[in-house]
Amino acid sequence: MNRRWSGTLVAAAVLFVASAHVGSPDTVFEGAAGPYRVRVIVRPPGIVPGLAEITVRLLSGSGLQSVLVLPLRGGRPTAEEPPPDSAKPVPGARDLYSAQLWLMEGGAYSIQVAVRGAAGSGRVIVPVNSIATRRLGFDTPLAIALLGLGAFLFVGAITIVGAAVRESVLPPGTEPDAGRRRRSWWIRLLAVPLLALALFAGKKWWDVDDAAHTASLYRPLVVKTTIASGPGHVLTLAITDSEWLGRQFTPLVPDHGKLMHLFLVRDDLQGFAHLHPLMVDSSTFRTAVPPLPPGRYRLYADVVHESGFTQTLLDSLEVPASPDPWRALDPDDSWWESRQLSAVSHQMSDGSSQRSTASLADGTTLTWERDSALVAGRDMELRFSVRGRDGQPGTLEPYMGMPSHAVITRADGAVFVHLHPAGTISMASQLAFALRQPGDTVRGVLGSRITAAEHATSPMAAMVMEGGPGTVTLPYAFPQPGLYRIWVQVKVKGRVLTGAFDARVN
Ligand SMILES: [Cu+2]
Repeated sequence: MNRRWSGTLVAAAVLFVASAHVGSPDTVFEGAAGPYRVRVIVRPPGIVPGLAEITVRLLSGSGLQSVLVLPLRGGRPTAEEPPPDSAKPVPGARDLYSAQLWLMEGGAYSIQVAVRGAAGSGRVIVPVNSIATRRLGFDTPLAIALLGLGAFLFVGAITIVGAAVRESVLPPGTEPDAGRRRRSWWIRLLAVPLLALALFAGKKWWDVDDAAHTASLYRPLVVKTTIASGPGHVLTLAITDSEWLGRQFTPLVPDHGKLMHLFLVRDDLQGFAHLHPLMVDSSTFRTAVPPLPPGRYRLYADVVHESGFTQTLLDSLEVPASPDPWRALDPDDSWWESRQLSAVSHQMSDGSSQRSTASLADGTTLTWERDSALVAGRDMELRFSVRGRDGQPGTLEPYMGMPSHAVITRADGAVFVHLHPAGTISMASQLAFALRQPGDTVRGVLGSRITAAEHATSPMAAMVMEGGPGTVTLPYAFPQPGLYRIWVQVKVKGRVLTGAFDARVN
């Protein structure tokens, strides 16, 4: 492996991004499919084409008779589409169904999940990205075994050639004469370089294929971010990627009303901001940085394309101390710093039932009700309850159309995910599939329909109040063990409140 390739591979390994999230490749969706409440998890293969795993868990309702799943490139089936697959009950698990799905091309897919049972039938669309994110390596024992087998085949082939020349045309039992033996030696000597040449060509083919795969590995659009040191601390994010500038992507569409959700997370997790930059031109965004504690920050910017494809653009930057008062450019911008709040709960014992409470800026408390230990790979519900100063359940107002927004990051930054009560999916991506029509060939047409639909839907209609008043539930499956921080944002009395929680995942 030459240096260029090893460099690329290291970069790919370090930046294990998975589309709209970082290091959290699974898509989790929770919502109503007709009379049933379901949690759908799609585990992408990480290669294209590849086989995705899908599980459908029935959360409420009973008497399911069939669960059909179908991956579609567009929003609705066309004549060429194969029939849907039937998800089978998972042995030993109640109300859990699973199936495998081929994702043949790269890009955005909608997984159509149709459930039918005694109570009726329902359907949900789960948008997923089909992208190549990994390159499988050889482990040493496998490499040694394959090398051994290859050497055996090489020697075997030479032996066969020699034997064929020496005695293949002789009647059984006849000894080959000296001339045949000599010829057999010469042919074997000739066969060695020929076979070696074939091996060499094979290696070349392998390398070309490998390079093509490595080049096709997903990486988010390249961006450049700067903070102007003048008044107001303006952050400018420019998409400098040639594929974006060359219009190889569909335009961006707003996701819960914003073209971009930009998050700043200080390296030591002591500062956090959730901002919505304004688009200055087709590749430049601008926002005012809140008075965050200065330091090195990781930047994550979530965007959704008209195709339904979602991405998280990545960068890291130095945020200087801000002497000026902050004037937010977007009313939904919010930020948090650790000393602003008295308690970041540090209850990390592995007890089966525990609570951690964060007191928020206006005296409201946010309590994480944990009823089980956190285990990587297991899907669960993060449940938070909001109480006012008086101890009564708080009244949650929709914050950008949703009861709550949450960001989960592993302390080392290897995992970043932006989460809602509906899971890790992007609402705009789901809308892009639901509203797509066969005639949508002009860029921007579908996008304007999505914008209109986002304005039209009553925010409260999208509210999922499963756990009762003042409670938000967020479905998630932690991808890897480690130390995590969770920021949960709710809106109470017109004010966006942010609480932070720590968690150890085993
Ligand atoms: Cu959000």
